[in-house]
Amino acid sequence: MNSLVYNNLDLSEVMIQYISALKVLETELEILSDEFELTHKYNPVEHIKTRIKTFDSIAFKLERKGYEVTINNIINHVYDVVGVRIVCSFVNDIYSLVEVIEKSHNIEIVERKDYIKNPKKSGYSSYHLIVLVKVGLSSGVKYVKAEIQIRTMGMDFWASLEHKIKYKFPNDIPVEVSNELISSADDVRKLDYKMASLNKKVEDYQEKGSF
Ligand code: 0O2
Repeated sequence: MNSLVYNNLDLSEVMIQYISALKVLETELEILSDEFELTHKYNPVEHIKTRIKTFDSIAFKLERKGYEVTINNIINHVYDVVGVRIVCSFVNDIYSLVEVIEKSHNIEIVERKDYIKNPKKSGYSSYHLIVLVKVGLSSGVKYVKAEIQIRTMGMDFWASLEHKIKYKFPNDIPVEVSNELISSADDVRKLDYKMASLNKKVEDYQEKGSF
């Protein structure tokens, strides 16, 4: 691999770890979700999106946290250079997926943030896991940090649009707009629980063999 230099930092060595961790994570999640489908006859995953954070965004995060932009600070203070977003159908699917990930031999959960039970002030809802991904390189086994965000389609819809709206304002968003966003997050939450309860009813019908 050619040397990857950005603002005098040689990122090649660290980037190969992140890129490999993303590959391992993608494969592992695919295997776990196939296994889940086999046992439960149901696939809770609507889609999975992955990304490696851009260097500008890494630098911005470090500066926001008050750290100098160095390789060590990237490794120690930016947990989401590797990011995976799993979008599922129903709220309870999120918790089932967390249980599945807990059983993985290549992914170790080191931190959990349940923004579904405790939404952020903005209204943001999602389940976040900070994990260590086991990556075998010729230089040895590395444990690379990554962030997994698990959310419903509703939560994903809200987060994507809120992100777009927020970035239209160069400074703080007006109170009126943020209140509307909080209220729409509440609407999404109610709809998510309504759909989950509807799904439960459908499952009950199926169990009784009504159709
Ligand atoms: P991007 O572009 O998605 O990568 P940490 O990341 O843990 O060091 P923090 O702020 O404690 O810092 O993490 P948090 O809030 O648990 O998770 C950060 C990520 O969650 C964000 O990443 C967003 O993806 C998402 N997120 C958190 N709050 C909001 C919100 O209010 N609205 C939306 N739309 N997304 C949110 P980045 O790095 O900010 O951005």
